[in-house]
Amino acid sequence: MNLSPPRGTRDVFPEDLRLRAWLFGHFRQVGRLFGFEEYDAPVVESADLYVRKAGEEIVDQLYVFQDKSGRELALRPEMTPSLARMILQRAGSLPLPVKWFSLPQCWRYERMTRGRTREHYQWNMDIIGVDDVTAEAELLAALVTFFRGVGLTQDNIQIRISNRRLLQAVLAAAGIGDDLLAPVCVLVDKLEKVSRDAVEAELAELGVDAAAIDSVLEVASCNTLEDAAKLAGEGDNGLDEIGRLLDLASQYGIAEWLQFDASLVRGLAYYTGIVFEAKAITGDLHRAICGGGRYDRLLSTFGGKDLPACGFGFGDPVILEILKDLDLLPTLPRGIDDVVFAFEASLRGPAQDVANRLRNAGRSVDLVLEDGKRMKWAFRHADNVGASRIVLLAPDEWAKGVVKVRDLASGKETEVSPADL
Ligand code: 4HU
Repeated sequence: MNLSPPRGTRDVFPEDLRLRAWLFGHFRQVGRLFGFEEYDAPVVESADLYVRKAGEEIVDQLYVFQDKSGRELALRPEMTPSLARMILQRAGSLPLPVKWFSLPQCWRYERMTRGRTREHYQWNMDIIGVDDVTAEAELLAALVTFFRGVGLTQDNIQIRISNRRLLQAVLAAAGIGDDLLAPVCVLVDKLEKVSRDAVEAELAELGVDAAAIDSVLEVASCNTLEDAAKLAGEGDNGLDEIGRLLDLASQYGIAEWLQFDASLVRGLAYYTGIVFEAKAITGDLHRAICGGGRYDRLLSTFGGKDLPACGFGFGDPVILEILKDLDLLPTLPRGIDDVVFAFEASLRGPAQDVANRLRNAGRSVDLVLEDGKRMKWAFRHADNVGASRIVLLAPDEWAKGVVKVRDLASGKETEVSPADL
């Protein structure tokens, strides 16, 4: 029997789960601080929920299978399509805007895993029904609140922002229709991994001519809002939204975390406007931590009426590695309050009663279940589990109607009647 979990998956031992719960606690706390409600959806969805034709990696790596009745199912690679499905179910009756967050496990199937995981937990926050960058500003403020909450600073993290409408304007000026925006963005996103020649070849295959390819790649490589404005020309190019978003960010006190970067487009097909991504800028890991953007036309791809929407996804493995590298992970105790130990088997019944009393009072009790253990063993055990007290039932004390309580931090011992524990 191979004792490893399936390739790309992670076993979660208790000490790891404590850390995960700590991380999720921060995610949930930010959701609460910003007035978002938590929701969930099935981890298995119909595979056609993810059928999109823009060549996205997330669709190429879909974890698909047939169930016993031949239905094509997929392990969700992301939460947004499930969210869209749920919003459409209640379209008409849901008060808008919707502000929801979730912590779904998401899956991908890469043939070569190169030590990367095939699953992660991805914190999602979404706002449906707000047609203004006030929504993106709120999401970015939530992200920064999280980063600050776990001890990260603007020296550790950079959040890049851009607007797909910039590329849209460049394509329009070259006579290229909006239908090519999504596949062009997906290709431009691959410039970080794939050679420029390969991207150019694929753009040409899409029907983008050489001059337009040059314009697209020139805009994608410019560094300032001013340069981007020059290249995009006058008119509606989305840069006004970036400007307004940066103004709103100043009011939130998060402007220093943000930076305009025209090369950012993100790899998901459905983004239509502002896009953003955070990465660590200290330590060895410069991988993306999270990303998001506006997706105003997703609902109509599922046959519904569109609603303005934006959101982000934030996976657990990268942030955990970054926090570990920066020594920002806490050492979390097991949280046991009392170890209850009976000196001899005859005192097991009273020990159970003492444990009951403590548990009824809300204390976390580790009752020693084995007979014949020695005192020394019980103390070592209490130390190992990080208990704050050990409650001893010994024959002489029990005859007097008391138990011995030792405070393990101070070493102080007292005799207490069970009713006063
Ligand atoms: C992705 C999607 C699902 C699961 C994992 Br791990 N990664 C892409 O970011």
